[in-house]
Amino acid sequence: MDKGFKSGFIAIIGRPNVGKSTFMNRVIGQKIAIMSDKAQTTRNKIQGVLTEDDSQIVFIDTPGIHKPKHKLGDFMMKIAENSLNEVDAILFMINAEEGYGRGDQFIIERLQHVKQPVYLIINKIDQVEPDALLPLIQQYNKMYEFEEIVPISALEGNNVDHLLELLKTKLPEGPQYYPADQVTDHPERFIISELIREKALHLTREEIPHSIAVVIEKIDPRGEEDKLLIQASIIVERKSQKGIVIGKQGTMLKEIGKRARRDIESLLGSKVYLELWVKVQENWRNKPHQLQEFGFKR
Ligand code: GDP
Ligand code: MG
Ligand code: K
Repeated sequence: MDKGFKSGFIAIIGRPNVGKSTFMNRVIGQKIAIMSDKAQTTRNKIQGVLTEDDSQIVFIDTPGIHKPKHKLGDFMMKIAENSLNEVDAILFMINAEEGYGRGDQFIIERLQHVKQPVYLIINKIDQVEPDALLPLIQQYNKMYEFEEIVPISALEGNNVDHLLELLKTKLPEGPQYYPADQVTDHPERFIISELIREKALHLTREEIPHSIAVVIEKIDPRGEEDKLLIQASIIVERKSQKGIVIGKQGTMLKEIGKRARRDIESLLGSKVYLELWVKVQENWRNKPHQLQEFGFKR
């Protein structure tokens, strides 16, 4: 560990549409590129990694704390609450324009047992008069003891650098968890590939063997219209199987994609654009280097 290097995990929570993704995109800039396989070590979605000469902040999106878009329900909620205790700090983002609402009440209740410092981030200040901020600050101050309250505009960038500096100074000394060129990760990769595989097997009525593999080639959070772009390949062993998976004029593959997309969306709680390919790779099961490529190494 470099002396003086600071690092930590920071969770971003808040109701939908308060600007969490916009904030992440601004912070991480253009550099988002998905890593290939990573161990499924964290149950959190890593949104972005900000690496500078003397620090690294890993921003995570804690699934479940945004209220039940997730079908995993109670289980996810437990994980969400536990993981709030594992991070170094929490950013609780609200929308200056909307003010307090039931979704916030839900989150604040969950923060009651959290020991980590919680920053209240009042976003979209470009949308309100400056004198609207003080009453909002006073209102939230009564509900919770925040470490700091920081008004920003994620869209226009106001005060974002100040917030990052503040977070950096409060981070503990620690190692660089991720390589400097890695900016995001997606622990749900494996579940996504399993969902696609399940649909393929089911819809082809198991005319193709269970040994087919699904490789997630790319997950890009910056798809059009805030959709997550997911590109995946279904790997079969024979040309005849490829024909079955694709179906007449592509109808089978389309149906596989449609059903998988629905499940993935409800798993992730976000809109998804799913692109599927079918590839033939003979005897891939017997080739160790290919097993690695397909993500079976761990
Ligand atoms: P999330 O659901 O919390 O991730 O919210 P998004 O980042 O997707 O943002 C929801 C909407 O709010 C989008 O239309 C953004 O462009 C908009 N938005 C985000 N931050 C700001 C901001 O600081 N100012 C304004 N005016 N709009 C914002
Ligand atoms: Mg978002
Ligand atoms: K997004």
